[in-house]
Amino acid sequence: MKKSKKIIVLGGDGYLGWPVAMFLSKNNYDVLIIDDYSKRKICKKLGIKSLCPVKKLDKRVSSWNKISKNKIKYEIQNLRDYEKSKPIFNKFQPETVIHLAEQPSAPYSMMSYEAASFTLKNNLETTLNLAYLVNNLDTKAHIIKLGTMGEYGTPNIDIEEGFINIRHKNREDKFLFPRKGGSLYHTTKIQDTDLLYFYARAWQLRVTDLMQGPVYGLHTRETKFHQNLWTSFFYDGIFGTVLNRFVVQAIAGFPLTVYGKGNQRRGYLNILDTLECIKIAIESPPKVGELKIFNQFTEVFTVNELAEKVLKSAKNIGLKNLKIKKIINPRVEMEDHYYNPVCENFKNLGLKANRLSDNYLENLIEELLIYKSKINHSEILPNIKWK
Ligand code: USQ
Repeated sequence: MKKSKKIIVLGGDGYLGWPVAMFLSKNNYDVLIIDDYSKRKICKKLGIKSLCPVKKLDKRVSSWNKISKNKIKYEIQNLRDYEKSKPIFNKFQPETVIHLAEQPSAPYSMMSYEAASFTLKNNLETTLNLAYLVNNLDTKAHIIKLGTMGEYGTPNIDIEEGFINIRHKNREDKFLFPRKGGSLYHTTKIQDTDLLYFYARAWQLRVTDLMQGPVYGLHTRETKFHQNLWTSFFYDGIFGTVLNRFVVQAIAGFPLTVYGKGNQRRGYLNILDTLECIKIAIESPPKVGELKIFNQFTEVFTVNELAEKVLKSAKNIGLKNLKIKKIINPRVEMEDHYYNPVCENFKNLGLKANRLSDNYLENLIEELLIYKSKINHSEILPNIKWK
């Protein structure tokens, strides 16, 4: 039997981090989660709750370890505390580190000075510390950072996968694709990419940056094993991503909140594909000193298309009071724009995408229907404006 490979999942308590940790453990990786519960703390302060109850790491990990041959370990530790994080990394000697330990919400980053300052410090310091922590290791672990398609914004040219060749005054060079973040959160992700690109070159680190679009979905194969293993499902205007929000709004009989004209286009993916993409990225590491960038989404939709799809599926299973309402866009973003991002790397490495089908949406709505009475209507409307 092959020895299991050591992986640290930073932010392993999150919507994606926890399913990623279990998925890797199931795939014979030796997983250590590091998380400081900072998202739980923000949610508590703002009175936001996941629709389905979510256990803390002690319960989640002990439930997983009862059914899995590969045991997950965890540490509650803030990565911004470099001195305390160092012995954890040095003892575990990971071969790969997945970096999901960032404040992930665009609206939260625009909420107040305090929230902006936290987002900036948290996202940049964790990334800087990670570069130092990995550089200290004998293993010189492969860093996989969750970036975002939102780093590119919505330019009026095709979006390449990370890099672009530019010809200027008869000379040519390869640069990071120009970036234009749509929120402070997205801007910190741009800065993260710059930081890791620099350290990849300066210290010969191996880095993969996954430019991910908004994710939807509740279950993965592993979360279904036991109620203690479910991941979080947010539907509020801060942490809920648009499709997950629309599904809950349909269940609540609340008009689906399309922001502005609803022609905003983004590349979306199922939570199951996030897991597969991360596995593929682990198995195709970059060369020493290289930053590899993959665009990580499977299908492009407008917000209007998503709302129509949710409405159709909700109707199919007999839900009533279904409506779409265009509300004033709380964000500053283009509502009519060109959008043509390249997405070839994962396909070429064998990703079989899960398409957003009526059937998938119907099952998702049905799985969440039992929580209808838990929906807090006051969490649904967006209450953070960009301006
Ligand atoms: N939107 C609506 N109605 C809503 C919520 C959102 O019309 O009720 C619109 C937004 O204005 C936006 C689009 O839907 O045009 C996507 O919004 P979102 O909230 O699903 O996604 P976003 O805030 O961009 O952020 C999410 C994750 C973030 C990740 C990002 C990928 O929270 O961590 O990085 O998706 S991307 O959007 O490609 O940058």
